[in-house]
Amino acid sequence: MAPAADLRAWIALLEREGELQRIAAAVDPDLEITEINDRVVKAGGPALLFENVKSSRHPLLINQFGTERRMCLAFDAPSLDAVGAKLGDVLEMQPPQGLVAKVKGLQKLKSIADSLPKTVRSGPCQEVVLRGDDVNLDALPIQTCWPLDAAPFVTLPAVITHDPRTGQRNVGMYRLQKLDRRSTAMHWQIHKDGRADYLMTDGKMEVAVALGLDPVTTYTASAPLPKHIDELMLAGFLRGEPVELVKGVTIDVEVPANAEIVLEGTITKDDLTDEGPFGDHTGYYTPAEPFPVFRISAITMRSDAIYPSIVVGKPPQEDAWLGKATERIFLPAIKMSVPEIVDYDLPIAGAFHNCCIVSIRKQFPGHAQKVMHAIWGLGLLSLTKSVVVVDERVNVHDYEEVFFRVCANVDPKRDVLLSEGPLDHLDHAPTLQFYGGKLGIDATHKGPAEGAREWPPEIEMAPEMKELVTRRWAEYGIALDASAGDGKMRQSSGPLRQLLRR
Ligand SMILES: Cc1cc2nc3c(=O)[nH]c(=O)nc-3n(C[C@H](O)[C@H](O)[C@H](O)COP(=O)(O)O)c2cc1C
Ligand SMILES: [Mn+2]
Repeated sequence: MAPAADLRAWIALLEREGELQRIAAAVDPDLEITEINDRVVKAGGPALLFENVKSSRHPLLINQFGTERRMCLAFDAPSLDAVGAKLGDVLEMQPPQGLVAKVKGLQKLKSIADSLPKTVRSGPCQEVVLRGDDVNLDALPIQTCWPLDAAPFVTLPAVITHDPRTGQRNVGMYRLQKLDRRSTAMHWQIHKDGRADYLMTDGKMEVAVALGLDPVTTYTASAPLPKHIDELMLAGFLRGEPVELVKGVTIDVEVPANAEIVLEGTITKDDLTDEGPFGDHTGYYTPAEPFPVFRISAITMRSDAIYPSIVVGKPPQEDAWLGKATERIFLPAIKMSVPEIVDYDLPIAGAFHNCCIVSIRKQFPGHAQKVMHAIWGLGLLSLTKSVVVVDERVNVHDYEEVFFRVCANVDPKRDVLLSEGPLDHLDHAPTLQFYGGKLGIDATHKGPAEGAREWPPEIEMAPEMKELVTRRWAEYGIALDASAGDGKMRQSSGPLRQLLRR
């Protein structure tokens, strides 16, 4: 098996797996879909295919990525770490020694070569071609997500541009605020590659927006790759099959042949509009701010095109799992630059930019501070507002344990680093937009060279005694499921907890 080849194959797969619900009732894209979806996302429910959206003949798909299981199904992988391992395997390629290693190396190189997108003559995304006055965004079931949103927003697009100097392609997920039948705003935040392409042009640039792709390609539009790497190549690599492209009908930009809908158009330097407010993934409304206008020259689509959407807002939302996919998939790449990193976690409640918990193999004084600065220097991770560093044996995904280490191991005067640097475009908290304070908390063990007294040993039961008690547990006749002896308080059964609360 391979990942689903297009949105339809993906929908069919979700349906077979009991992961999709069709909704026949008429629903309003103005707020109503958000409220329905919000309840389903928070209950860990299925993807939703709204077949009867008021004012549009197109069905709307939402919550396709809303659980870890669906995210794994999207990649056809047993876990998100397995997807990361596939990438890490290629990144860690060494000059092969011996024949077997050479053949394996060649296979890996071939898997990279086969990842390059490939141009084909025609594709289903151009079954219907609408140009000029026929271009009409009113036909699409574009959602108004939250009460104070300025307008309907296209929320799950793959925006394709080229660097005017090098011709290098970029694909990014940047929302589009509907302005009228034939234009939208283009929400290129200042740290993003699409914006860099735009700033580089001295006139008009051609832009394509693909909607309704296979799930892997949709994911890669949200992936924070270095600017010179084509997201479609990552998509081809992770799919095990190249992304097929067709020429646009009004622009010289190639578009994914398997898309449900494509918007073709142009963006002219200094043609700006007020974008927002928009209920954002920070959990707050982003205020209006000037962004470029995207003027649409053609809409092409499948004859019965399905429109994909997503709602961001107060975490957790569906995009949490796109973020978690990035966290897992990029871990091997991060370890390439900072090999002392064991693992990291970007808490969903921290909206990804606000907090990073990282565990390290600590080897020298100031090592935790070195890693904080490394995080603040790595791609889009550089926007991280606070970094918490723990020792390698701490499970970064266990927030109770991390909290324990922060409380137990930190002398705030010695172990808290206040720094400053670039912050996320959408962060409303700093005094200035884009720039402000950074917080580093060193919750590792400290040595004398870091000004600490002798660090005490951590309490651990002797392994022989643990084994003995596990072996004899039934004999004691204590009616508790504590036979595992992992030292963790049980959250659910929790008679001990209830006892403590009395
Ligand atoms: C649902 C969703 C919506 C997003 N909306 C925007 C957006 O409007 N503007 C933006 O700059 N980034 C947005 N992002 C984040 C970018 O897609 C992400 O940073 C990506 O790396 C951008 O591509 P680039 O690295 O090629 O610039 C969004 C991400 C998701 C998952
Ligand atoms: Mn990019």
